[in-house]
Amino acid sequence: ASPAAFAAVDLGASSGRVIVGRLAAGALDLEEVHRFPNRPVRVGRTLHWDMLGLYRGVLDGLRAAGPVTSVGIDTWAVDYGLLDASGALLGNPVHYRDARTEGVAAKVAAILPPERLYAATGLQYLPFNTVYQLAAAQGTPQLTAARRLLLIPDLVSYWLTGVAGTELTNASTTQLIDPRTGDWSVTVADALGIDLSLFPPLRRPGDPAGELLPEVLAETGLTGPVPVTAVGSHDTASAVAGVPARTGSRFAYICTGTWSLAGIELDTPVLTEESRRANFTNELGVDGTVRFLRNIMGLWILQECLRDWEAEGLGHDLDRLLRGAAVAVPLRSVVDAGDSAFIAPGGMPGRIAEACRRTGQPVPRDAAETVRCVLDSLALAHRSAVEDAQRLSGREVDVVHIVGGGAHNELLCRLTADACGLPVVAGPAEAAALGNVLVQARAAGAVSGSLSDIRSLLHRTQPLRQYEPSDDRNSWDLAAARIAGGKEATCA
Ligand code: ADP
Ligand code: LRH
Repeated sequence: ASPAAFAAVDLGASSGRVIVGRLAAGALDLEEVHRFPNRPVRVGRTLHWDMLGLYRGVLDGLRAAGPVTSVGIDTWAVDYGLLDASGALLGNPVHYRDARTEGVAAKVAAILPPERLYAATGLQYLPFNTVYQLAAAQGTPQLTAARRLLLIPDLVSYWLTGVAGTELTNASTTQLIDPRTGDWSVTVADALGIDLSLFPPLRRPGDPAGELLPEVLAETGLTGPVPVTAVGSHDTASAVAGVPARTGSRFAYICTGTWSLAGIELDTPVLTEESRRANFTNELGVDGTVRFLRNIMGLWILQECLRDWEAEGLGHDLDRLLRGAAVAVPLRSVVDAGDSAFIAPGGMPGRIAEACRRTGQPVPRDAAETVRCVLDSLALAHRSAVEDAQRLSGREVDVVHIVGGGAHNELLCRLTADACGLPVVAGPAEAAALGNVLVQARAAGAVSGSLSDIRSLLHRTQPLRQYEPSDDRNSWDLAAARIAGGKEATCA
């Protein structure tokens, strides 16, 4: 019999991909059938996602996938599209890095103090959380005309199936969900004047989410029926489900792509004031888990440096730069990779230099030193998130798993092991697609068991690389001290 095949649509902030996972006789084979860039577009002053371009990539990917048992969709979090009464999209979804949320958090805080917002939703303060985007959009003709709000993966799912739903793991990033109940927080929505009836009903990973529409089948050459299954539609929820942890191991995870999402998995949220001040989030995961983690700026900083150097005609070759960074002076200067000053696009090398100057450290002298500064800083931020997660939750860990594109970056993995003083297991880079595939496979009966069983299957079948820490903790402590302070929740 031919193996069961599951198509994972995984839209990250830097690229979209369609990956087919095939399961047969305990083996799991992944094939990337299509990858396409995700390039935001500025129209006037507003930064948008190119939603139709991304959807075209999804259709091209499904065509390349060929016959599949089902399809699952995950994307980045917090953003949404608005639909009118006929189901048509009202304007292109706005990018979370757009400046429209500047200054909005303070206005929201005047209505609902940050302490109360955190106690109700457990979400880390990030200026672009959906509640702040909705507050920024309040009274605009688009939001006034909207009859429905679909988060990005739910919008893709709606276009493919005609069925509207709100998948819970991603809904938890809106800051409108109570992580204790897994349901909407009516109190928060009412206080902020947000109409919850805009959101279609909640669904959970593993729930059916419709079937590909006849016109989608015609576009992709697939033969129906092809069901769409809800997965952890927040890419980080799928990536954490795809962490290849050994059964029973006490692990922290770092999902490193455009962002670094570093933390641990819990059964219940931590909603303490201490946790809020440490900027820790309680997002909901697959199977009722809680992703207790901190958002760290991630490889975005490096991506933006490369974009800047390219625009200046300096060209870049990531491998060469990483080789240069590997032999550059360690920890010469570090910046706070959690600082929201790095969120907006543009002029990144200059902003890094400025942060070094401000903290009395030497400015990187060339591109390789800048890359070293970025990677040392990320490793330092990884360490502080892993330490804080343990302290705030009372759970200890023995190993750190790095998944996502950054798992390919050997220097980053090595530095993270050194900074954390823990072994790092790196891979798979496509953990989000794997988590997506396996949640679909479980819903279809092709695999069974708990998250822990899924992870142990990944541990058995995926190529992984292990990094042992050096015993030099002192230089990391000294580097941390150079950027100490200013790390508390920015909207306190
Ligand atoms: P996202 O899902 O947010 O779009 P990814 O998980 O695809 O991001 O990670 C993309 C990042 O991974 C790139 O910006 C790059 O820094 C890193 N990366 C990917 N492949 C490699 C590689 N071969 N060597 C070093 N870094 C890599
Ligand atoms: C990573 C991610 C992250 C969110 C950010 C907006 O792709 O989903 O978990 O915080 O994008």
